[in-house]
Amino acid sequence: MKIGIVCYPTFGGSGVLATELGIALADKGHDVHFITYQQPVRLINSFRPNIYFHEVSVPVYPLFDFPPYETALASTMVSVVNNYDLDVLHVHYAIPHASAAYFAQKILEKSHKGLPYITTLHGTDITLVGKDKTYAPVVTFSMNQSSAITAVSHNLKEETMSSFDIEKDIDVIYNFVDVDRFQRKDKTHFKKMIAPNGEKIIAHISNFRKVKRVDDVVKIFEKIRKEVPSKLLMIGDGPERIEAEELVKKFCNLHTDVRFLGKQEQVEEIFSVTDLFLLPSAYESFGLAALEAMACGIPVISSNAGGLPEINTHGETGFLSNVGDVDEMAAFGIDLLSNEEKLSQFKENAYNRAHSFTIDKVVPQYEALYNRVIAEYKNSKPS
Ligand code: GMT
Repeated sequence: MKIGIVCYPTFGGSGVLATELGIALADKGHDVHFITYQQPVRLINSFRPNIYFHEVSVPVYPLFDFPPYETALASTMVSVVNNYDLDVLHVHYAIPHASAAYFAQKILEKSHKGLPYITTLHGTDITLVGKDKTYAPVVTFSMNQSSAITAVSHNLKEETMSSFDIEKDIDVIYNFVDVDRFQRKDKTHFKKMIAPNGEKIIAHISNFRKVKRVDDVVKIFEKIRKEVPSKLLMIGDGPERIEAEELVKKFCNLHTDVRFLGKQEQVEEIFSVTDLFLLPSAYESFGLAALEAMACGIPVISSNAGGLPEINTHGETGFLSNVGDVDEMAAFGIDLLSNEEKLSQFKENAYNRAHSFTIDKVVPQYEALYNRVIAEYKNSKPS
């Protein structure tokens, strides 16, 4: 198949998932065309002859206070479909990708080159941004016009059904992890650098937005560290980073045990030395970072919000607490990190659980969906 993938090319979970999906599809022999405003981060160093990258550029003009990205994106989709005869467009994150795809589809139908498009919902496109009245009518319409809508968890499906007037069924296709990449490797030298006295290593990865509650990460760590010698690695960057750094400074001597590493590409290297992953978010449609950590045998202490209970099993692969309950999350962390036998059992459980979300289990579901919508679209086309 010839598949066009539209996504945000940055470190965000939706872009990561879309890129990993494209790579996996290319490895199965499909031609994959990424249509984005810059090369997706996970595509760097992943050259394959059947992966194409088409950059969407938005010309600047003094009249434009707000450069019309959506128009440029729709036009680029039209050119790519025309030049490469794509069979299907798959857009990740509804805004503004679904409406741009709809627009491209209508233009292409004029010259009998129309094709179906699939919208995959990832979370904030529905739970935060999409619900906003400024966007809701366009988001609702362009979702309903999609040949298929998918959501990355049952929770996100329910959220979408309850917040929008959706006229078709939503397919739930879980996110997946590349277990060849996300596996524990021997990084003893790295572990010694971070934790020279055998301290436990705790990690958090996110885009440091409000929804991630990074201040809770620091508060949980502060409590754990009082009981268990440990180090905290904070990976990623975003608007809440400075406040989290200030909070670290406020706690006495905490700064010696916390490192803010910024955005990192080779997170699996860090996961190779990590004992516990923290994700206390106010909402997570899925929590891809937690799944990648689990694939490296790391138990997760998370909130019980959104789709997290669909991935992290309480008392088995980690623990789940109510949003903001830092005391309970810290108590779970102390219990786990101070009991070696329990910790290694949880590590094994996390590893096994992550292996139910692998490429070979999930990617065929997308392929089946592509085949279905291509056939349905062909049958529905006016002759
Ligand atoms: O908030 C993020 O982590 C970024 C955001 C995105 O769209 O890039 O992530 C969302 O999609 C990920 C991939 O499906 C999910 O794993 C995240 O849980 C989801 N984030 C939220 O729902 C807050």
